Formats: sequence, C-alpha cells, structure tokens
Amino acid sequence: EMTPEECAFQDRIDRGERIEPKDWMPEGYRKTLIRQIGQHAHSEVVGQLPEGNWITRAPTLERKQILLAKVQDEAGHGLYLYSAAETLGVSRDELTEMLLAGKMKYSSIFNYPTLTWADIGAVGWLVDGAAIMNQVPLQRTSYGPYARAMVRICKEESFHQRQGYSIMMTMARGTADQKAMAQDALNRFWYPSLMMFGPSDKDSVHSAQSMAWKIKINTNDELRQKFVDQTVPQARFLGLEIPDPDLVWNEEKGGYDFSQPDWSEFYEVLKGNGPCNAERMEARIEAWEDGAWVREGLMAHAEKRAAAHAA
Ligand code: FAQ
Repeated sequence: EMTPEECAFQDRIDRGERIEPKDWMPEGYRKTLIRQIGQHAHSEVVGQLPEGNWITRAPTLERKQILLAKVQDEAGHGLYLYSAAETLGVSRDELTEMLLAGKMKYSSIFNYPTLTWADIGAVGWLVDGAAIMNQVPLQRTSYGPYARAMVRICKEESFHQRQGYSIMMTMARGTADQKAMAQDALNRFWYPSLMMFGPSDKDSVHSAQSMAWKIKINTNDELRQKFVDQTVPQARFLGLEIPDPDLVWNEEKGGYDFSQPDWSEFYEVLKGNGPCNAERMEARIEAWEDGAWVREGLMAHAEKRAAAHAA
C-alpha cells in the first residue's frame, strides 16, 4: 500500500541515510517532526520559567551566575529547535501561536512548581538527566537538522545535569534541614521526571511509526528504565531515598523494578490541569504580547532596508 516514493523514502531511512530539508518526505513524517521538534522547542522555552523563578534568590553569587547561564542556554536550545522546525515549512511565529492557542504541547514536567532552592538542584539532576537520556539517542535521529541541533544541546545539558547534582550534593551534606529539603525535592520530582518519557509503550500512540521512520530511536519504556538504572546509584551516593517502596534490583533483567507514575495525573497535566499550567501559559502569552513592538520594529526596519536596496 506504500507508493513508490514512500518505499524509496523508507529504503533511505533503513539504510541509515539522513533526510535533509529539500528532500522528498511523506506528509506524515513532516507533520510528526513539526509536532515533536516544536513541542521540544516549546519545552525549552517554558522550561526557563521554573528555574528563572530562583535567579533572584540563588544562595550565592556563583550559584546565581551558573543558574543565569543555564537558563540562557535553554533559550538558545529553543532557538536551535525552532530553526530546525522552520526547515520543515512552519514559522516560529506559527509554532508560538499554536502553543498559545493550546494546540501544541510542552513537556508535562514544567507544570510543577519549584518551591525551594533544592528544587533547582532536583530539576538539574533529574529533569536535565531525563532530558539527556532522551536526547543522546536523538543525535542519531533521521532528520538532519534535528540530529545536528541535538549534538550541541546534549553537551550543554550534561553541564546542566552536573550543576544540579552539585546543588544536591551541597544540600545533602549540609544541615539536617538542608538534607530534608533535598529529600523533599526528590520526593516531589521523582514521578514527574519519570513521566517525561511519555506514556507506557502500550499506550504510546506515535512510537511505532516514529521508530519505523527513525525519528525516535528508543521506546518510552526503554529510556525510562535506563534513567531509573542510572539515577538510583546517584541517589544512594547523595544518601537520599527514591520515594518508591517497590524499587528493587532485578538480577535477571539487569535493571531495577520500579513503580509506574500515576498516569491519570499525567493525562490531567496534559489536559491543562497541572499545578502550574495556567501560570506558565499566562507568562508565555504576556511575553509574546510584550514583545510585539520588537517584532513590529524589526519588520519595519527590514522593509525600509529592502526598499532602500530596491531604489
Ligand atoms: N509531556 O505517542 P507518545 C527539556 C504526549 S526536556 C507532554 O508516546 P511521542 C530540557 C505526546 O506529545 C523536555 N506531552 O508521543 C530542559 C502525544 O501527544 P500529541 C522536552 C507528552 O511524541 C530541562 C501523547 O502524549 N524534550 O526541555 C509527554 O512519540 C530543564 C502520546 O505520547 C522533548 O520534547 C510529556 N512528558 O513521545 C529545559 C524530547 N509525553 O503530540 C529546561 C523530544 C508524551 O499526539 C530545564 N520528544 N506526551 O498531542 C520526544 O522524544 C517525544 O515526543 C516524547 C513523547 C518521548 C516526549
């Protein structure tokens, strides 16, 4: 039932060739990429909000500089990703408008609040840790511009993960109150971090087709398992406890058995009913409206220059 063009396309994918912007591609491939890269870009941008919340309250000048740099990196990641999406024939303005109209998603994780400084540690350690686990394989994704954007993003994300772990280390080795704060942050961010990988494979709508197209390299459950296996020893080293009484090493599979997150909570967050959904969208709408004069000014300038050139 595949057309000859679709067969030839699938052969290129199967041979491990990269697809580039001007190459022929099935409409579904293009749409899936716009959805995933756009959602990824929106996540980077919205992801600045929970961390930006702590810039003015960072405990030392050094921590403040590091956090500022990290949040700026996220803005940069958003820009590379919007640029990658634009090669598919959609503009950054269109993507933003779809986000603001509630027609596109961003990662569920950014709908949880950062209540204490330890949360900034937990976000770096767990959220960036999960992001890297997902993004390292995406460096080999079949669409060239997306794969290349991932290379630089992954380098920066690993710095982010280390800075988060460094905060957790300081807190965990501090006073009893500080250690308790670190444990509380882990308790609140553990399950939302597991949700970042998406629903279980049996409920994942897009995985099969996305994997056939090599847009996705691993299933959601594979990456979630790898994340748990990597993170448990890191928690032990901190002297903190993963909030899962059923977490146990499974010798046979060579990985941990662990409890699934509450998937009904996940779907509620996707529907807009998470603790911070409304606040995040308000912040993005406000930023978009406040920036209108800059966009208009740039357009007016570009038109004047074009007119001057034409004269
Ligand atoms: N949140 O069929 P699947 C970062 C949706 S890292 C919200 O399995 P798929 C760095 C999914 O879109 C975070 N929605 O979907 C940072 C679909 O709905 P749709 C960003 C989710 O696409 C750190 C439906 O559920 N990273 O920002 C989520 O095959 C710290 C069914 O799911 C990426 O975006 C979720 N967690 O697999 C920044 C990575 N999970 O679209 C600042 C690239 C699923 O049909 C601070 N993306 N959904 O309406 C991916 O790898 C994939 O898109 C998955 C989902 C794995 C997220």
